[in-house]
Amino acid sequence: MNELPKGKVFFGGCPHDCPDTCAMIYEVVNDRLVDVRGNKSHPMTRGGLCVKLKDYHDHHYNPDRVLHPLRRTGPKGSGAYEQISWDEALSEIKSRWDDIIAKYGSQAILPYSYLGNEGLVQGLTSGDAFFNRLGSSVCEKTFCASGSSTAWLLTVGPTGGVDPESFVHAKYIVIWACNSISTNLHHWPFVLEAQKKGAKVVVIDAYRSRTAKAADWHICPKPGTDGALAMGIINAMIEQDLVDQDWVDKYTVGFPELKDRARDFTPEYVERITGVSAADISTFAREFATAQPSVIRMGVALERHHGGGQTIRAVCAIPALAGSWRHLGGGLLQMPLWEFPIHWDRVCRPDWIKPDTQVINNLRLGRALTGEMDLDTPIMSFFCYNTNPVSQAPETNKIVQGLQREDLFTVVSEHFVTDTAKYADIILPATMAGEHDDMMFSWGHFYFTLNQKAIEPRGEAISNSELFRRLARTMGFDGDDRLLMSDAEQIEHFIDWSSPAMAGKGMDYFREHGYFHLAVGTPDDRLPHAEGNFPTESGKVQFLVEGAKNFVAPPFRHMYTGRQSGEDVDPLPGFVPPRESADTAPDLAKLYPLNIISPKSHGFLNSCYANEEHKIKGQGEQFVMISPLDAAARQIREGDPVRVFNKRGDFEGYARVTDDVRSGVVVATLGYWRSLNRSDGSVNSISSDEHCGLGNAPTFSDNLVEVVRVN
Ligand SMILES: Nc1nc2c(c(=O)[nH]1)N[C@H]1C(S)=C(S)[C@@H](COP(=O)(O)OP(=O)(O)OC[C@H]3O[C@@H](n4cnc5c(=O)[nH]c(N)nc54)[C@H](O)[C@@H]3O)O[C@H]1N2
Ligand SMILES: Nc1nc2c(c(=O)[nH]1)N[C@H]1C(S)=C(S)[C@@H](COP(=O)(O)OP(=O)(O)OC[C@H]3O[C@@H](n4cnc5c(=O)[nH]c(N)nc54)[C@H](O)[C@@H]3O)O[C@H]1N2
Ligand code: SF4
Ligand SMILES: [Mo]
Repeated sequence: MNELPKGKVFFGGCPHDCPDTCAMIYEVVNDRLVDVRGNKSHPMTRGGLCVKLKDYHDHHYNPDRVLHPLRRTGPKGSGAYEQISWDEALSEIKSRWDDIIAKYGSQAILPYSYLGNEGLVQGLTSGDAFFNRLGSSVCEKTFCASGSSTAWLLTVGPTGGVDPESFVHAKYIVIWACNSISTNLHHWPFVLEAQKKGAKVVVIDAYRSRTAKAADWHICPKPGTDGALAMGIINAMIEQDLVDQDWVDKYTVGFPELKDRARDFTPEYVERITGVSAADISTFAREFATAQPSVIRMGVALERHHGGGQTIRAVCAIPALAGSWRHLGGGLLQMPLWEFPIHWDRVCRPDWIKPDTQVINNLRLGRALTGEMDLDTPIMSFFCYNTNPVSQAPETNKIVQGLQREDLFTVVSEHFVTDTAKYADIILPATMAGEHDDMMFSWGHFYFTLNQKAIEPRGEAISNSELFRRLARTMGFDGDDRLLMSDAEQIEHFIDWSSPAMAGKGMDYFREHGYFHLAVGTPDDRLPHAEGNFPTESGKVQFLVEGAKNFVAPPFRHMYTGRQSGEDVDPLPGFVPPRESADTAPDLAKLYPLNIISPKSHGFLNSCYANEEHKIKGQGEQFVMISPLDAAARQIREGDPVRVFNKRGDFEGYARVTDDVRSGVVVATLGYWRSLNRSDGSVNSISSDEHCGLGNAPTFSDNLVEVVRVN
């Protein structure tokens, strides 16, 4: 360890759903967590945490934390609770579940989780084995990166792509629909280092984000039109004879067919769809192909419209055509997650899922709870942990309506009484990262990071893993070793320690060093696909995929059910227009003419920290960015309170009149709690629960709204 400690120090790993997965140092004095800082020796963390986590130790001591099991005493949503014991909480859960199972069957119980905690032991999948053993409904969890992953697996297979640290070697860096300075902060220094050495940094974003402002060139397509832009770039590369034909011939499948598909996407045609000039499209194609190594960092936001998956397939074709993979630092970065040697089947136990178990997608929670979804077994109990759907999932008015059902038995495990937890019958207190053990994988770099328990949990809080051990015993599954494994046993059992990626390392190594860069090449020599070697069926980049069906990739679905089914997939990448736009839904656009995007807030981590006054102060209250033209047409001035609405709902915020957004687009960032906003609403009051074409991903960037001034 590189710090001179005042107290006792432990290794930490940031628990959040953030690509940076920072390596942290916990410092403890007199059993109190007094400091949490970035680990200086870690090549990406470099000693710094982001603005969200800079006082993470204090977060553990927030006076609003839920510290004991609570039972509801007032109407649902009132927030009135009494403290009960763990024994009472568990026996109430058992008796309510026993009744529900007797009457409706075990599938009437819906587990619901996401990446509030990202760890291997405490994260997304920490309850899967328990719920599969219980025989509950299966929740398909496609909040994030599922559309991108389906497209990625179809095109290049489960490769981690370019090491984010290898970006220092690039000469042309494209950050596409990713606001790195807010959402991937620890990648930014590598981009800047390359820039200092002469690289050009291009940001493709639907508005002038912080990152777009810091780029050499901001390309600003209309939201949801990136598929057309990518096809236009492909067209321009082919027409300008910029294709690395030798690489394409050796290592890709379907170039003639792609060429045919791209023919119609002339720069002029694409300009009309995207709002990006034909000249810019040509310039980009030329620069990307010739300034090698060229690399694209794809943001999750690329998937967030109806044509998201197809867009990502098209973007994946660009570095292949340019021959970028030949060069150190050239190619694509999506998620390094694919390289982590994890036995997901041991984590989740999909073999315990009974055939024909009903699967409910987490974006359709409102439909499932209100009975709008055609289900074989109605949902009578909702068990929620690691997620806050009333803030984060689409069509939240419908979710609230469902959660108000008197006959629904709701249990929420949480740190705070969130907008979701306040509808629970039972709230269970959960630990924060300093209070439990875990091992963090990452979707933004190649390091496994150890998180050590530094302090005893506050109050009666327990970790998710302990929660599911207690529930297993309560439900009579105590004969099952897997369900009762300790955290240390789980880490041993879940990681494939014999994989070459672990290079013979074991827990001793982690206890000494805290983190480990997978042995998949170093940032200075990783050239995964210079000579093809893509983990696809053909071993090549697959522009053309025949006979494929839509599927949800692991770790979002496949491993839960083993089933991969769905609609036919277009054999080629292409442009699928947004569902809600003036072109595709002209009648709707007459009522709701503005396209809203709802990216991440700089100062919150999804909805975490959005209940802390000093964090809201730093981030600013819910705002709505609108162009001067659109504002003037609505008599809206800077700072005016405004209402944003469509047929699904509404929310209020304060107008920011700015050239950073183009006319026709408004931006309101995500994470604000509806209960703390001006009106009882948030950006997800207006978002749609329709899926993107691939991977059942969300369509948060594909929503039309109107904005009016309120008094
Ligand atoms: N500060 C902060 N960091 C976070 C998070 C957070 O809540 N706050 N959340 C974490 C999570 S869960 C995730 S998934 C990542 C996501 O990280 P990002 O992928 O960066 O996600 P966003 O900020 O939602 O969107 C990135 C950019 O895409 C743009 N965008 C939206 N729609 C379109 C479009 O159709 N076309 C184009 N070209 N651009 C578009 C937005 O304007 C935004 O600037 O961030 C993680 N890091
Ligand atoms: N409009 C719009 N909506 C979006 C997005 C968008 O861009 N626009 N982005 C989507 C994306 S990318 C994502 S990833 C989702 C994220 O959505 P969520 O995963 O729901 O994100 P959070 O708001 O962080 O909620 C996590 C909750 O888990 C709790 N928690 C944290 N750690 C633990 C723990 O160890 N145990 C338990 N029991 N609870 C814990 C936290 O207190 C918090 O309330 O949101 C999606 N929603
Ligand atoms: S939220 Fe992201 S950037 Fe901030 S400390 Fe955690 S991993 Fe690092
Ligand atoms: Mo996410």
